[in-house]
Amino acid sequence: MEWFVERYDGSGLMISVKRKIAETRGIQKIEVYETERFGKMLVIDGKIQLTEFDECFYHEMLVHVPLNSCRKAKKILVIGGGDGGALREVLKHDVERAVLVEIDRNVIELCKKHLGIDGGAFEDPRVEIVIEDGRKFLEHCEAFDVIIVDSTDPVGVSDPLFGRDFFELCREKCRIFCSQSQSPLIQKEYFRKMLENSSVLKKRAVFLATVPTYPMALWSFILAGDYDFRYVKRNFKKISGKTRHYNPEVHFSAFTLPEWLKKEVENAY
Ligand code: SPD
Repeated sequence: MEWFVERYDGSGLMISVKRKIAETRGIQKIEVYETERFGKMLVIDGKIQLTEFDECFYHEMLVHVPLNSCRKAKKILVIGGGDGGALREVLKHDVERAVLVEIDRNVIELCKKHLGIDGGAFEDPRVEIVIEDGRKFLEHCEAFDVIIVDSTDPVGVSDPLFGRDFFELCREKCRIFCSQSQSPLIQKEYFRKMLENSSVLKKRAVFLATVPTYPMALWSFILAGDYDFRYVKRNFKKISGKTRHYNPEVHFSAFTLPEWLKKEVENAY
């Protein structure tokens, strides 16, 4: 048995793998593995992006928290997310149009061929795929009801998705914004950068989810804009039975932050 090891800040995670299914090297190194316990696993530039075992913990929170927090959302933009997991969750809602902007065509191609977690989302007539840098796309795109950012860590091609100017553009281009915002426990420079720069967004709030195969298993997200939790239960009824992880109780409790994190969020500007 071989081990895949991801190292971060004096710590790490080991996952036993049966074999490497595929690898591509372009603007990023993309690998798909078959693991012993967690199904298939996507790794980009050495960092675990998802396993079949727990990807729903992450994608359902990233998508249903914003989409259930508004009266209606018809036009959705997903930046990143070339594996199709976030798009799959978006399409569970009554949306008219979902645009996915992915900088690396190889992510989509490899995931379609070897992973298949999109569940047919890439073929859905409501979906448009754009291969472009998400930051640049925002400079010329239409406005959306909701923007969801499903990025890799803030290094390399994803770095522009964590800059203050990126959040300023998002503020102009949508009513509700949601992004993954890294671990609040480790690699703290990533989380702090995200907190500082996203402070330009309206009504910003941090929420948490357990994602066992991410660093320290605790992951954070940022929600901002005109979100309104009065719609959570009503919207959930329409997708009830279609989620494995998300429900309204999980939604509300995700915003309960421990004291150390509350202080950090309040002081970040
Ligand atoms: N360090 C891992 C960060 C992963 C966040 N994005 C995951 C993308 C899955 N769609």
